[in-house]
Formats: sequence, structure tokens, C-alpha cells
Amino acid sequence: MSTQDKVDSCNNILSLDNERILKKGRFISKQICTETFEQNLDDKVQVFSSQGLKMKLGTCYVPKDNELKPLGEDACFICYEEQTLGVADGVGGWAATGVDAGEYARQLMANAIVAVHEEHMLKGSVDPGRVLHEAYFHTKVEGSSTACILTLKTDFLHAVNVGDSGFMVFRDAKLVYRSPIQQHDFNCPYQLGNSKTSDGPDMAMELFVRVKAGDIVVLGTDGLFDNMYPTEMEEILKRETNEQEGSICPKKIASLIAGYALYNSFDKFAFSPFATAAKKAGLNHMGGKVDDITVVVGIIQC
Ligand SMILES: [Mn+2]
Repeated sequence: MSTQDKVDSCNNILSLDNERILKKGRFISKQICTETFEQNLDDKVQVFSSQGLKMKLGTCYVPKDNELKPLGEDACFICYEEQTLGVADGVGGWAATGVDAGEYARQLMANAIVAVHEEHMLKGSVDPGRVLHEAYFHTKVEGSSTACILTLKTDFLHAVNVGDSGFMVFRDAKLVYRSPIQQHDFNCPYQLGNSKTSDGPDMAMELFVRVKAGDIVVLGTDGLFDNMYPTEMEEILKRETNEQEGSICPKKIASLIAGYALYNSFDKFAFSPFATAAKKAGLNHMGGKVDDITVVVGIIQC
């Protein structure tokens, strides 16, 4: 039994597979959780402060084929030192008015990096909610974007999410957690932006997810989640973790997952997650969804 396992079995402060949502004044959460997590979390952090986990990180971005917009509309960042990562997806609808929402997403993520470093230097730890607020208030260009920012604390992930980007956690190549999405309507996610119709960072959902060594975090934009089922990601993880025995490369996994999603996105007959969601909304859509695809993979280690 590993140290982490012993710790978990001796201590039932938090059950492993539980994700708790802490309701704070400035955060509005769509998922209501009545349990109070804060006190337990403090206890847990004190008890295990010497056993911090780390993430090995890798990313793969496949922008849509568009000569006029070679960078696409997604953006992402990794701050390894601060164990913090983020993705953003500029909302494509802006293109009709001549605005490149990719620029909004890129500035938002660039400002998030600055905020992460400031948090780290001034406070010694990173609060993704504050990072999102800082990034939002410094992003002044036109456009709007979804965003998900995630940081690894001692033995849990702390994340904020606006819209339909998000993350999944896999344990032993099985999905154990998936972040909820926020949307106003089918294919119309909550989105940060400076226009009157955009949402603000107060709309972010704040999430806490317990993790342990060996877990694999997959953060992505809807170009990933609309084209690939978790079971398909599990297949890749099962194969890679069997073959590599402990020396799994996060960049390779990110590339394999992004490649698979890309393939599905061009399949005109696939019953993709996007097609399933469309059907639920009473719409007809066959096949995958052609979109920018961003995948960030974090492999949790002792
Ligand atoms: Mn997208």
C-alpha cells in the first residue's frame, strides 16, 4: 500500500472520489453542495502539508485549418513552477462582426500567466479564482471566451470554470471526475467578455477535486469534449500506462488524445458527444464537430 493509500484509508475526512464545491460570496455555482468543505480542507492541508503532489505537464493544440487565422481561437498556458494550467476558447460567433475572439482568449491566458506569477510571489500560493478575476479585468480587447484555470494544491485540484471548457480526472485509466459545463443554451456557453451580453468572472464555478499519485488530469476545450467520449480517452490511457510503466509522457498522451479527437471531428457519420447533445436539444447533427482542439495533460506524481 502506498503512503497516499495509507493516508487515505486512515483518514475519512474526505472520500476520494468526491468533488466538493465551495460556495463563496463572489462565486455562483450551478451545482449546489450542502457539505461544508472549508474546515475539512484546512485540516487536511495541515495534516498532509509535507506530502505535496506534483504534476508532469504536456500540451497539444490543433487549431482549425484557416489561413486567415492560423492561431485559431483557443489558447492555453502551463506554469510548471506554480503547478497551474489554463485553457480558453474564444467564441467563434464574433467572426461575423469581424472580431477575432482568439485574440481575446490569448490575451486572457497571457494575463492569467502574469496573475499566476504575482500570486506565487506575493501570496506563496495560487488562487485560480483570483487569477481569473485579474486576467479578466486586464483583458480589454473585443471578443469573449470560455475559461478554465486549474492549480494543484497539496493533494487536490482547485479549479474555476466558465463555460464549456473543462477537465476530467482519470484513475487507473478510468474516469473518476468530470467538471460540469455552463451554457445559456445549446452550443452557447457562458463566456467572459467586455460586451453587455458577456458574463463576468463572478459566474465561474469553483471546484475542488481530490487526487492522488498516478491520476491523470485532462484539461481541454469543447473541441476535445465534443468529439471524444471519456471511454475513448480511457482506451488511450490504458494502452499508454500499460506500455510505459511509470514513465508516461504527458505530451505524448496529449498528442494522442488530440489526434483522436481530430479524427472524430472529421467523421461525418460519428455519433459524437456533440451530436448526442444536439439531439437532446432537439436539433439534428450528424458526425463530429470541426473546431480548434486543445488538450493539456497533467500526470500526478508524489
Ligand atoms: Mn471550441
